[in-house]
Amino acid sequence: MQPLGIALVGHAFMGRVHSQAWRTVGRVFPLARPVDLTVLAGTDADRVRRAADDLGWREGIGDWREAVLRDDVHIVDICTPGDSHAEIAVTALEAGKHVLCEKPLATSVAEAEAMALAARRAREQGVRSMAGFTYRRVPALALARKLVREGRLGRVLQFRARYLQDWLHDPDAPYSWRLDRTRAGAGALGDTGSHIVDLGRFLLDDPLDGVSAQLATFVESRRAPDGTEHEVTVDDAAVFTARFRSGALATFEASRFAAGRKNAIQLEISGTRGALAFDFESMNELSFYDATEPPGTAGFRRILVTEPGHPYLRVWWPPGHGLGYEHAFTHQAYDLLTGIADGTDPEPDFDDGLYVQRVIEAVETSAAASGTYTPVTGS
Ligand code: SOE
Repeated sequence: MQPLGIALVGHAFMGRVHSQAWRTVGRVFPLARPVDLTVLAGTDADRVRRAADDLGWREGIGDWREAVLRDDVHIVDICTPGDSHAEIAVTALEAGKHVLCEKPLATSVAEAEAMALAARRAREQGVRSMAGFTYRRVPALALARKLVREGRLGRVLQFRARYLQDWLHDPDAPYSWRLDRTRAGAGALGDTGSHIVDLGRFLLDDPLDGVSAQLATFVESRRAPDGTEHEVTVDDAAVFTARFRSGALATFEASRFAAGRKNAIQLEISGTRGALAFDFESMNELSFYDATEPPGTAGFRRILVTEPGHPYLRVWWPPGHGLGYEHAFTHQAYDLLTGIADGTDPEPDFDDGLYVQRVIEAVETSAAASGTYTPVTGS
């Protein structure tokens, strides 16, 4: 059977993680069609050739357009800085290629709308698109969603979400594209805040109605590795309160200055019948509190999410032999391939990515108006 050829654009941190997922997915999951790591694209031809060798791609080329339009490429995976997502994704979708695009989908609502429109048109031709909100594929979070859907929490009343990192805490940490609004769209809010906004919708099955926000930039300029000084044009931290359409209340916090927190996604969902709690720094565990149990013995209990019956676990290791960060990317690749094989749209699609972009815009609008409650439009 002819393999599905992949073109991956970008080979920094995300490109490396996605390469690992594409290398692994056909070895652990049963696939309807095998995948081929056909071509890696970057901007510097020498560097991308070396990266292709290191990461297991047949070829490395310095022109993304050439890679995307090749006849032996069926899936385009976009792992570049945000300002190039829209052009690459729309080109690929119009050429009939399935697209996986890293988050946040774009640098603005207008770009995300153009991408979502191209994805809707391509869908009519059987072309799939997916936004890379990978944490949906962490087994403990997929289990959390299942429990919420089964009603184990009753009516959800509150959602608390924090995504904390500290890689900018050092005032001498170098400048990069992630600190440039034209390239990244937003700072902590777009980079990691986008994940918890997506998780809120995923876990509660409910979009946000509106937000009230504050943003801060603590260090206003930084030196790049080449010695040049640059203004930081994005937020270093974002905090906002929000209301879901259902009426549930939420708090969100995203920070790159949370000293000591490396990649802490801390979530808590409280409902009329119970609660769930999760921390990515212990990603194989989910805490569940059943409020219907007698008060004398009720308490949060730790579920070790490594049983074969847990989401995605049947192909992995025996119980107790935990998974890591990269496994969620393999699950993501598998879900996209399943959607392609079945002719169904994998979640989250580009419309879901557009929704997150609209929340980001509402947060920025609210923060600019001293935290005024700002509706999330169009969702
Ligand atoms: C950097 O903050 C980053 O790599 C994010 O861009 C990813 O989406 C997140 O998974 C880990 O942190």
